[in-house]
Amino acid sequence: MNIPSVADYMFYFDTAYSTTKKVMLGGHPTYGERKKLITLIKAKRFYESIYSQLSAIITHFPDSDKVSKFYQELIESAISIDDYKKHLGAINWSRSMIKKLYYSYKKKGMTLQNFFGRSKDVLKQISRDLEFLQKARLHLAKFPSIKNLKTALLAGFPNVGKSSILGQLTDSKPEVNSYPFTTKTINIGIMKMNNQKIQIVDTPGLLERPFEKINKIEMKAIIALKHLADIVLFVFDSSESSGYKIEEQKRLFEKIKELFPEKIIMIINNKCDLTRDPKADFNVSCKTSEGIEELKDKIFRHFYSALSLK
Ligand SMILES: Nc1nc2c(ncn2[C@@H]2O[C@H](COP(=O)(O)OP(=O)(O)O)[C@@H](O)[C@H]2O)c(=O)[nH]1
Ligand SMILES: [Mg+2]
Repeated sequence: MNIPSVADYMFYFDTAYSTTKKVMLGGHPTYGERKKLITLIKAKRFYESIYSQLSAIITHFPDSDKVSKFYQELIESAISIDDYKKHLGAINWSRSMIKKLYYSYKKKGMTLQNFFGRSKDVLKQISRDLEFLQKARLHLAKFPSIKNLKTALLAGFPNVGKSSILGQLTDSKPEVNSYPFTTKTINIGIMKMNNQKIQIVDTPGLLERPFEKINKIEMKAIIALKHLADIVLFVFDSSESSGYKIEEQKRLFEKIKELFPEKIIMIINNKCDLTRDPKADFNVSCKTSEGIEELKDKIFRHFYSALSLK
């Protein structure tokens, strides 16, 4: 998520104030009229500048009620949704306070200098909120850019061939994104068949071991994945050339089943050039490409009717 930088409150004040410097007037007003008009224009420009600057902040940050569940979980784990709402709400509050001050000024409730001064006080009150949002922005910028597509998630021990399968199923190099607060990355490839697209996601280090050793934040990242996955592709390596015994791999499979109870899990035995597993849903090899087309076809057929794939 790309959000413009958030500055400190004085920046917004100074920017608004600078718009009041050179006020030109057309026509031939009298001295008295002139002074009055200039003050009115200054107040209006100042107000409009502040209002649009604060509005820009509000619109550039995503509405946490409208983003996908996956992003909600990420916001929650990185910065807390409640805090996020509270600080964005404070910006909204300051915007309406300054609007009120402006209307009160127009009704001659205060002088121009008073209006500027009181607006500055309001802005000062949101300085902590602006700081928070600037930090939040840096977190949000690091969120993986997930597309709103049907998604298959890869799981299985390290070295069983998940990244290789991602490479085989998708045409382009996977897009590598980072996860908030973890060193983990998320690799996304798009699989295409005719006009349809499916997103394949590989999360190195996350769905690769039984979860005992995983820290709290990684667990939150895993929970977020639950909202993302439509199906899970669980990859076995029955050749055990990955260094993991089939029994260990089965234990991880059981954990993944517990984690995604309502999701369809396709069981893939990779490296079938070395060993086959007749019990797997698919035997594939990234070395010889055996079984890859069938797997691709099956995943598409799971989401789209045969007709739409013609
Ligand atoms: N013989 C064989 N080796 C494979 C196959 N797929 C992957 N590998 C090898 O297995 C190792 C781990 O693959 P990788 O895709 O990085 O596994 P990941 O850790 O699960 O992402 C690499 O050395 C691959 O070349 C396969 O189908 N057959
Ligand atoms: Mg990998």
